[in-house]
Amino acid sequence: QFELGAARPLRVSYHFNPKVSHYHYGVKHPMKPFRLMLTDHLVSGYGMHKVMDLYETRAATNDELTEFHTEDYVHFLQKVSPDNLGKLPRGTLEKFNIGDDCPIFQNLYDYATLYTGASLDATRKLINGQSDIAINWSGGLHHAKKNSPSGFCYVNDIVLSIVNLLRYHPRVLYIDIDLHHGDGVQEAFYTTDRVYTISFHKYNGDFFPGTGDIDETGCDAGERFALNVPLEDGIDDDSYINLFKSVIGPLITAYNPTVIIQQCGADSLGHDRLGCFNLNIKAHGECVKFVKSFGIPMLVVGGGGYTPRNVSRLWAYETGVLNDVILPKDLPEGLSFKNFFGPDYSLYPVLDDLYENKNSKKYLEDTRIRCLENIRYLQG
Ligand code: ZLS
Ligand code: CA
Ligand code: ZN
Repeated sequence: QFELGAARPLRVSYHFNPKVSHYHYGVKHPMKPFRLMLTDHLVSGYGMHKVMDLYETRAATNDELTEFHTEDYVHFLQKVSPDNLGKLPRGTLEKFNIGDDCPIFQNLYDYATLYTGASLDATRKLINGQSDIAINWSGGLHHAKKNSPSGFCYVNDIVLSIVNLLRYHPRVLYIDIDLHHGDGVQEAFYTTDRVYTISFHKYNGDFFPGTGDIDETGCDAGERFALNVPLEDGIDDDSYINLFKSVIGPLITAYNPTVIIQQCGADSLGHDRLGCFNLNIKAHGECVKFVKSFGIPMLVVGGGGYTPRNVSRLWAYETGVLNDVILPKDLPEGLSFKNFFGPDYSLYPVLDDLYENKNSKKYLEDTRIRCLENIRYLQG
């Protein structure tokens, strides 16, 4: 019990099932669930497990998945395996967009239901008020569609979480700082004003998934309730943070969400295997800190991130940010997999030295103005 008027400590919950890090997309595939184990080792090595409520999460059920996905697709995911791939009716793999990006690997359904179960458990803690901030680094698979996987994502745990939040929350804000456009989430809520989606991403019409131009802003009742911030290669810390804060600040004030989901894809960092931005860990984390500062309940999920050592550094750092703890640069003593973090063995390596910033001052300013025009509409 706390005195009236006294600040209540923030309740942060951490939702993870170590099993989720043992699945493999295939040897050459850039998505490595193992990065989740590295993250968990850093988080606990820094003592963060002691300050949060920890939950070992369960798998989502078939019925939970069909709250968004079709029965047909969920049934396919449940039954398909590398051993029976050849025996499927002709056209099935094409119908469900199975290929190099979204391969069929061993126990795929268990993987998808585990990362989704963690997001749903986190959502439940926010709904019943037991958490102010709930974290699931294994979630954030923002591309999955109603009837097919896309871009390494099989089940859209974010859409399913939002569907649940909407039972109790009038207005949900979705913020996506993954390098890629959050197309699956945008599409699912494109025609409603009860979910506002915003994504910052690399865009040139060609880069995966190809959508997310600045003129995609929602339709029907959802008109002006989606926003896209297309960016060029090499964006640096200051440009990104300035743009992020100057758009998200007015957006939160105007939309007044009752809950926020932030997707923290780590492929927007510099030195990412698939990436082309120039962000350092502290800059990415500054975007999380800024959203947290509004004091609105938050679900925080992972997403992309293809240089495992930096993915785990980032998400450990952001776990600190969400708990108001600044993690020291020196890695914890006795850390497993310490060799991954050489030669610097620092939590904050320099990541902004690879690309030239192709986002001119004028481009960034024009983009900011166009975003603010869309947001101004919300105030009537
Ligand atoms: O947002 O660009 C594409 C699609 C292709 C090119 C790649 N080939 C294999 C398929 C057709 C047009 N796909 C992207 C998907 C990016 C998904 C990002 C997910 C997220 O971060 C959220 C979790 C893409 N980029 C790079 C690759 N695919 C890719 C790179 C290397 C490989 C190995 C495995 C497979 C084939 C060789 C692959 C894909
Ligand atoms: Ca994004
Ligand atoms: Zn991505």
